[in-house]
Amino acid sequence: MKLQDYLDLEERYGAHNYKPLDVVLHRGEGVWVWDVDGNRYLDCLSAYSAVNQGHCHPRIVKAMVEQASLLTLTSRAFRNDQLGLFYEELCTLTHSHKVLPMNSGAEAVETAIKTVRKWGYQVRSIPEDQAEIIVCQNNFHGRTIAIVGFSTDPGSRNGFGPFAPGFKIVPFGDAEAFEEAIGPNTVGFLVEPIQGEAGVIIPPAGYLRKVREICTRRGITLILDEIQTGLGRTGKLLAEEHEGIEADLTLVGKALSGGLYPVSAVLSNTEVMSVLQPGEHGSTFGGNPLACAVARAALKVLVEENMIENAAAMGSYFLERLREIRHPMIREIRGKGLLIAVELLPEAGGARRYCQRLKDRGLLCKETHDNTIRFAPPLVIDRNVIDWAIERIAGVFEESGDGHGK
Ligand code: IF1
Repeated sequence: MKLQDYLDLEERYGAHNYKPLDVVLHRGEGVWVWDVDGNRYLDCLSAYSAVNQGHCHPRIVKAMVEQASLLTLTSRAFRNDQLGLFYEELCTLTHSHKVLPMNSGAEAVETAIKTVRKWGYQVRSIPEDQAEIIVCQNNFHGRTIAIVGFSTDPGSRNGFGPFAPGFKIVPFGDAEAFEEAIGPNTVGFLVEPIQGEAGVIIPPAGYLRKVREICTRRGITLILDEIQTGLGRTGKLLAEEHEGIEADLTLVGKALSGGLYPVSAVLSNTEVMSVLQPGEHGSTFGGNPLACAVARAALKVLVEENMIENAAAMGSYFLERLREIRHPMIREIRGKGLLIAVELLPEAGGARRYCQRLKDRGLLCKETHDNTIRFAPPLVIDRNVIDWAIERIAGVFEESGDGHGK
């Protein structure tokens, strides 16, 4: 089949809920992917930070193949020999007391919302059906009805109402505004340590420490959505570590499986998670032996192969090199670890065209909203590959001239 044949099939049979670049990928290994014609690309998206460990990491693939030949799914009506070990290894690594395994990130977010609401009714004696959770403007926490109901992005929420009540929206990065929004029925604050989809928005230093102190003082659960920022992406195991705090609930997903399988989890202290009784929550695939075996291997390689430290070192290097590119159309270059964004001025004509040109030079990345290019390669990237990438990124800016969209 030719490239166009693949595009035609997707056009004919697929829902048009995405607008992907016209590259049809066939194989991935480490930081590289190859298309159906054998062209090689550097993956600078990592499937939105799900492939932190690099594509098809051999040790994770081995664990998956072995478990897939043994036992894949039993339902939680019975136990399996991977679940307890997964629990222990994940809780030990993240200093958590309890874990509830799910599949997608959105399911972990929904699980946290249900859990803290129930905690509010049982522990804080909030009146039934009155629990309130505070979230931030420009949040991204998934695509379920409850979650898009508190999105401030029209593209995510328009046309999908009616929505779930019980959410209040405050500006991101403003601890005072957060405290002012707290009411008698507030049970939780759900926030990303760095807003990924909003364009790698890093809050002011100290914001998360202030929010942690406010939540402790006011008896509110701090829920950190680390589904994108977690598991090494920002140069720490969890982004909360940059501020030296611990959330009450931490959500992880994506790279929890190294991109080989949908695995997510809600990490919690005992008090909050203990409000859930048998039969009150779950999912068919949540905590299945295949997911657990894959996640155990994904966490093992992340730590044993020093990917977290590498993300910190290579992130600094990538930022330093990017900042050497002087171009009138670059408004700001920002990032933490290997979660990096280059924001363009509106006059640049939109980030998408830069992503198209970068694709033509062998580098795959994704624009977020109109004017920001996100660079988030697998955490196994090295200096030589970064130099290779910088050459091409600089070349695209040079060819775009003084940036009047030419
Ligand atoms: C898509 C965005 C990123 C997330 C955070 C929860 C979830 C995500 C911080 C839900 C998922 C994915 C969803 C994916 C594209 C990607 C994305 F552009 F949508 F916003 F990364 F920024 N919390 N993000 O980033 O996890 O249910 O998807 O497993 O919807 O196209 P999920």
